[in-house]
Amino acid sequence: MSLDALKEKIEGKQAKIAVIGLGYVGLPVAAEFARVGFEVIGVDVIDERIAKINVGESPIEGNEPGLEDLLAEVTASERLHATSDYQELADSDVILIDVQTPVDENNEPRYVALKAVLQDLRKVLKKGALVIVESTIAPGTMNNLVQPLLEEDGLVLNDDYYLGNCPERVMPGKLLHNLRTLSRVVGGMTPETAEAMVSLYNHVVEGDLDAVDCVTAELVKTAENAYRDVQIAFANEVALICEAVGGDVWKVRELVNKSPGRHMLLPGAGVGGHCIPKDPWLLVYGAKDSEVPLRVIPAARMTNDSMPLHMAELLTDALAEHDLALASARVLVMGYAYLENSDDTRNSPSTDLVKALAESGAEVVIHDPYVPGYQSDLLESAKGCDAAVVMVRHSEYLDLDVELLKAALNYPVLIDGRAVFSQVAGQDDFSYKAVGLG
Ligand code: SAJ
Repeated sequence: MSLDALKEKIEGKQAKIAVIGLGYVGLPVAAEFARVGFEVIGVDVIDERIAKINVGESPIEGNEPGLEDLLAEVTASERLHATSDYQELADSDVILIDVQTPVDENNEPRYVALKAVLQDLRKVLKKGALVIVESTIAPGTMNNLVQPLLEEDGLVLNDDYYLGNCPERVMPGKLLHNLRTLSRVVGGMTPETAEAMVSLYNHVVEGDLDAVDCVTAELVKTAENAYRDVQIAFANEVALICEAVGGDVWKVRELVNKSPGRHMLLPGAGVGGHCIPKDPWLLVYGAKDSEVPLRVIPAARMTNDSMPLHMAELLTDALAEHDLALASARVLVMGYAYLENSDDTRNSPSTDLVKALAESGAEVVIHDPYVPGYQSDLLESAKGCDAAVVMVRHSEYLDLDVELLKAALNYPVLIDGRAVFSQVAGQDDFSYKAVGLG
């Protein structure tokens, strides 16, 4: 089928769509295209996830407004069907790939899932089909990995198949909202392919659809998250300086941001989540074979990754005020999710802190109102603990009477990574240490 014919099928919603990878990105994407009237096949490797989806239940943790109802609707109308069988993709006109692209211990992507998908897909790909990678990938991956893998058995780009990448901008808790409203960068291996992709996303995206080449799409997605990581690292470094020279980073930030064009972000106990800790390394990886002296982006990652350990340093100093050693302390860690009012623990800074405390010999009690397994009564959990360390700005903590927390603890040792209890700063009855307060 020619690209023009495919574009017409897409515009008429006659194109058969497949989505490979039914996680927190792929599942809402599949449901959205089914909602607007496309016939969608979802492919995954996890059988229980497939089974849940086919009975209209969402396998995604956390509160995703509208997703459960939408899934029930599109599976009941049989516009969305999930499977693990790639043979069911043999008649698909458009195939979206939404698999995870983590980095390894050397901060490099292995693309294990992406490679497996491409190797299976090329065996069943219909002539004239459009393949779109939505996963976040390093600049150059479309040219250096995706196209070569798809063509290993002789397929020819822009003859046997068309290819592009369109990174997603979802966020846990706002999956459907972001998919529908945020603009998207639409990378095509040819301008005509990008145009066909725009006609596809026009059905579900209200935001801008900016047609570009594939490298630009790869660069935009990884750079937008590296940008945020560097901004956070700057705020964290200013916070550390404030601690050293007797400043208050929150006052400094407020006044810095009064200066035109300044938007200093929030310092804190670290940077977690599914994108920000990873995407800067993907951006850097894209330039790995060049002579580019990569300094700022890796340094920002080091700074942000050091913040949980900084929390342990603040704790050690505060315990020493009571002649307590970390190794013999019992410590309450408040917050295990990576983000306030979320149950998502992916790459959570708290996991790094808990590991460091345990390695120091401390006994650790974890509390988190959102994370299963840690939803105990906070004040009960505090009893018998020598100190509390606040890692996440959950609303429950903001609403807490800090005097009750102090009364429950053995000692009034309170370490604050998210400016939750700053009202007690300077009070003699607390050994209060906080990120950014000197
Ligand atoms: N964080 C700080 N200081 C800040 C902002 C965040 O320490 O000023 C920490 C958070 O505590 C968290 C981590 O960084 O541990 C990430 O927070 P985030 O607000 O960036 O939330 P994410 O990880 O869900 O980021 C997503 C990203 N969206 C996509 O990749 C599509 C990111 O690009 C968005 O900017 C962000 O949502 C958003 O602003 O909603």
